[in-house]
This record gives sequence, structure tokens and C-alpha cells, in this order.
Amino acid sequence: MNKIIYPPDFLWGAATAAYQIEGAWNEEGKGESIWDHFSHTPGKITNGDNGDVACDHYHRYPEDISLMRQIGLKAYRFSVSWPRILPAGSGIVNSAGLDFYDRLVDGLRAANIEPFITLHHWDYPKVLYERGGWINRDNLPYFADYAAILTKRLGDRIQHWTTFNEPGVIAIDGYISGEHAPGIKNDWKKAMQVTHNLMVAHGLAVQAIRACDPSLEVGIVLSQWGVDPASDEPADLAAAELSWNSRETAFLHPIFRGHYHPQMAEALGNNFPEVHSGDMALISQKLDFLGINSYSRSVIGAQGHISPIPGSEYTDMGWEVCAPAFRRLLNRLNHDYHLPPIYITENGSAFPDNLSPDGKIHDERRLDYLRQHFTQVRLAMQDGVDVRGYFVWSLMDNFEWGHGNTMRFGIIRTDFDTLKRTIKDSGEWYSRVIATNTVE
Ligand code: IFM
Repeated sequence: MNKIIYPPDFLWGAATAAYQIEGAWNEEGKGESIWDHFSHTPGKITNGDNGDVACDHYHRYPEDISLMRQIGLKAYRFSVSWPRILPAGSGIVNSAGLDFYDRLVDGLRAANIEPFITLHHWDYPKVLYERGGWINRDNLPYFADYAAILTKRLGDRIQHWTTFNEPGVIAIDGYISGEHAPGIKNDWKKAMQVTHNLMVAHGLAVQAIRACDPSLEVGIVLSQWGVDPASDEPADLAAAELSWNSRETAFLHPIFRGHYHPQMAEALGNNFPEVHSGDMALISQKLDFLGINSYSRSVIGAQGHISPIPGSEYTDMGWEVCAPAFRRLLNRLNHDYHLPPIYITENGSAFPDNLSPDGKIHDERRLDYLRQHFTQVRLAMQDGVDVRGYFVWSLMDNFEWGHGNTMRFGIIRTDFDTLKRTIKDSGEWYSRVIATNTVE
């Protein structure tokens, strides 16, 4: 097999999010988030699971840092629980919450692991939701205040700052499918206003971070799936293009071009959000990096979304495994937009894992998924896309939102009964990739 070599400074990492791993949902002054509330509502989460304990990372973070070190991670991407810092979303700061992230960051630095911070990965303060949430423009500056509090405390030790993780998921799964908190269904009007307001909040936070320290690097993490046409027939090509333009550009166009794609505006009709003067300039401020989360692709034809694709492999999430689509996606992004450097901020796969009699987890399919995707990203880099690093989703099996604990994405196994962690074969393989900077 060919050896694929990565640049010497390529940043190999792994990612997690606060609600998915921390637990300690009501400890040491933490306020309630909409995800605490949602997961405590009967019928919302598979098996009635919740993130009350999750991986108990809040208490076990030293062990988790040791495991990261054992794997040899160069970087770790995590998010902060906003209501752990500001229990009511604004106002009084919970110093115990800040202290936790302080210890985490110090631990990472001591282990020579570069911290990448995400300010918001969906666990929105419930108090703010009760005051109109992301729909209410008066709430948006609170996100900037929160950003400033964290920057002042951690900016001396963290260089890379991300405002939001996958804002599109907040809007679509929170307000259309209703599968995520706050669980509203089929409200396109609200979903699109949330989409726009999240970007305004992003712009305010970028300003707040830079006002604290202009030398910090600030970006956003977007979920982007490639879109492939079902065939080369003109009707399929046009349908795929329309799907890309009216959905996949929702954040890219405002942020990197300063306006919505005309086909998106047309498709939204009366659901197009209210845009205030000055919003687009705020949203399209220059960024230092772009985070891309990508797991799969959509195949679109004149008849709509085509699935399953005959002969394709699917993960437990029902997502097609199609690594070449990742290369095509990155090339398209690079072609269509003038982008800052890219980090792959999430990529990985959920497959069932079994603990073998030898005590190991031989997760060949996850390993193979990663090998294929690492390879395609390297090819995209050779095509000219400026990718600086790669964060595997996820460091460890964790609470997968509406699916509870049933989806295992980790390169470390979490036993949800005992909370024992075990590095899987994919984690050991990743360790060799990092040590040699080579994929074989
Ligand atoms: O677990 C999630 C993560 O929180 C956001 N991106 C996708 C992952 C897998 O579904």
C-alpha cells in the first residue's frame, strides 16, 4: 500500500463537546441548559439517556488528558458549557466553572497538546431560551459578553477560538426536525431567523475576542456535506446544484461573500429572515480559519434525495461512507470561496463495537473509514486546498444527542456503566499515524 505523508506541522487532534462528555450537569454552580431540560423530558432521547454523567469528564479530565498523551495527540478540540460559566446565561459568573476550564487548559498545555476552544456547541442556557433564545436579538450581545469572559481568562493559553459548532444544526434540528433541543418542529420561519441571528452573534463574538486580544485566531465550525448529482443527466445536475445553493451555502455565503445565495433566498420565500442594516458586514468579518465538519455526502437527483445508494456502506447513523466525496467537497469550497486556512474539525464514524476476549476493541471499520478520509483530505491538499489539521470525532464514545449513548464514535471506548476507557484499535492506529505523520 502507498505511503501518504503529511506536512511536518500538520495538527493531528481529536474533538469532543461539553454536553457530550462532561456530566456534572448540576454541580459546582452550573446552570441548566436547554439540553439538560430536553434530555430530562421523557421520550426525547433513545433509551431515556441523558448527559447528566456522560463520560464524567468533568471529574476524570486528568485521565482523559493522559489518554490523549498516550495516543500522541497534538491538539484537542473541546467546547465550553456556557451555563457552567454563566448559570443564567449573563450576569453573575460562576468562578468554579472557569476554574474547571483553567485546569483543563493547563493540563493540556503541560501535556504539550494544543487546545482549540469552541464557545458554543449547543448547550444553550435555559434562562436565555425562556427569554426568547436565539430569536430574540436582545439576547445576542450576551454571547459576546460570554466570549469576552473566556478570552480574558484563557486567551493567554489558547490561540484558536471558534465561536459556534455547526450553527445549521442548531436551527434545523432544533426548529424543524425537532430532534434536538429545544425540540420545535417544522417552524421554518423561526429556524431561518435563528440561522441569521446565530451569524450576527458570531460576528459580535469575533469582535469581542479581538477586542480582548487581536493576536488570537478566530474562526467558526460549519457542517458541510458534499452534494453529488445522481447522474450526469441535466435534470439531476440542476437538482444537485439547486440543493447545494439553497442549503449548503447558508453560512458560507453570508460569512465569505457577505450575502445570502439568491437561490437560497428564492427557496425560502416568506421564511427569509429579517436582516438589519449592518448585519452582513458584521457577519462577513475576516476569519483566521474555517473549521469543517464532514461525515458523508448527499446524492441528489431530479426525484430528490437518493438513499440508500446501492453497494454503499452505511454507518450506524445511516450515513453513507464515501471518502472521495470529501475531496470533492474541499475542492468545491476552495473553488467557490476565498477561504482562510481550513481545519477538519470533525470527521469520524459510528459503528457497533465489541469488547473482544483479549480486552481490545478491534474496530476495523472505523479504522478503515479514517484511513480513507485521511487519504482523501491529503489528496485535496495536493489539489491546492490549505488544510492545516484534522480532528477525529471523537476522542471517546459519548452522548450522541437524540441517540443517547447508542452511537459509538470514539477512538477510545467508554463503558457507560463503569466509565472505564479503553483505547480502540483505531486509536492505536491513529497513534502510529501521528507518530510517523504517515498513513499507510
Ligand atoms: O456528535 C456530533 C457532534 O456533536 C457534532 N457533529 C456531528 C457529531 C456526530 O453526529
